[in-house]
Amino acid sequence: MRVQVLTIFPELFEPFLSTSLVGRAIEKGLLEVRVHDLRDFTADRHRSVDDEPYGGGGGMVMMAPPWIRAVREVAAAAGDRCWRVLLSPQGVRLDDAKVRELAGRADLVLLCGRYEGIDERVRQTVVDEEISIGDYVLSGGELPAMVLIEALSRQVPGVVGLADSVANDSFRLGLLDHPHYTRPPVVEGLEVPEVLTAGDHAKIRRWREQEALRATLEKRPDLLARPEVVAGLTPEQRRELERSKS
Ligand code: 4HQ
Repeated sequence: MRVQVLTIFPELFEPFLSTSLVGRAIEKGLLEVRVHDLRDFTADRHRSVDDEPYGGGGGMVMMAPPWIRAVREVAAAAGDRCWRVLLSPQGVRLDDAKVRELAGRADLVLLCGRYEGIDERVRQTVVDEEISIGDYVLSGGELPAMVLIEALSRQVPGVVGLADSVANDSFRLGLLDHPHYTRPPVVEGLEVPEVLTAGDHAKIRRWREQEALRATLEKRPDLLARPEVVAGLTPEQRRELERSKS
C-alpha cells in the first residue's frame, strides 16, 4: 500500500520511517510512504501557509489554497483513486476496525494540520474522511498520522512476522492480551506462573485464554459488551464469563 503525507514538518517523519517495523516494511517494498512539504505548494515568495482568522480571535488558520493544490497534485499522481484523510479531533475515533478498513485501500493521502486548524473549505473540497486518534488536543496532525501509518503497516501482509501475528489475533477477537513473562524466573520476589514452565502446551494455551478474559473483565469490561466478541470466546471462556457475572 502507498501512503502520502502532507505536512509543514516533513523532517518529523524521518526517524519514524527509517526505524523498526515501519522502516523494514518500507525497505522490503511492502509499504511506500511519500512525505510532501505543504510549502512546496504555496504561491508567494514567503511560502505562507497560514493567515489570521476571519471574524477575529487568537491564533492562525491554515489557508485553503496550498492545501487544495497539494491534495489535488498528490492525488493525481496516485491515479486519482486515493482516499484523502484529515487527522483532526473532530474525526471518527480510530480503532482496530477502522485501521483494517483503511488498510484495504491501496492509496491514502494524509493531511496533517497545524495552528488552530485548517480553513473549512479544505474539508469541503478535498477531504474524504476525518479521523481522530483520541479525545485530547495535540499541536499537529503529524503524530496522529504516524500512529495511523504504524497501525496500517501491521495489517500489510508480510510486515508482521508469524510469531507476532498470533498475539495480534487476540485483539482481533476483541480481548486484551494475556500477561507475558521472560527470564529471570524471580523478580522482586515475584515468580513466573508455574503452568508456563511445566511444558504442557495445551494447558498453557488454556491458561492464556483465561488470563486474556480475566484481564479484559478487569480492565476493559466494555469490550465484552460487543456480541461479536462474546461469540468469539471459547466454551471455557464463556463459562468463566458466566461465573464472573454471578
Ligand atoms: N489535532 N487526533 C491537528 C489533534 C488530533 C487528534 C489538533 C490535529 C490540532 C491542528 N488529530 N490540529 N487528537 O489533536 O487527530
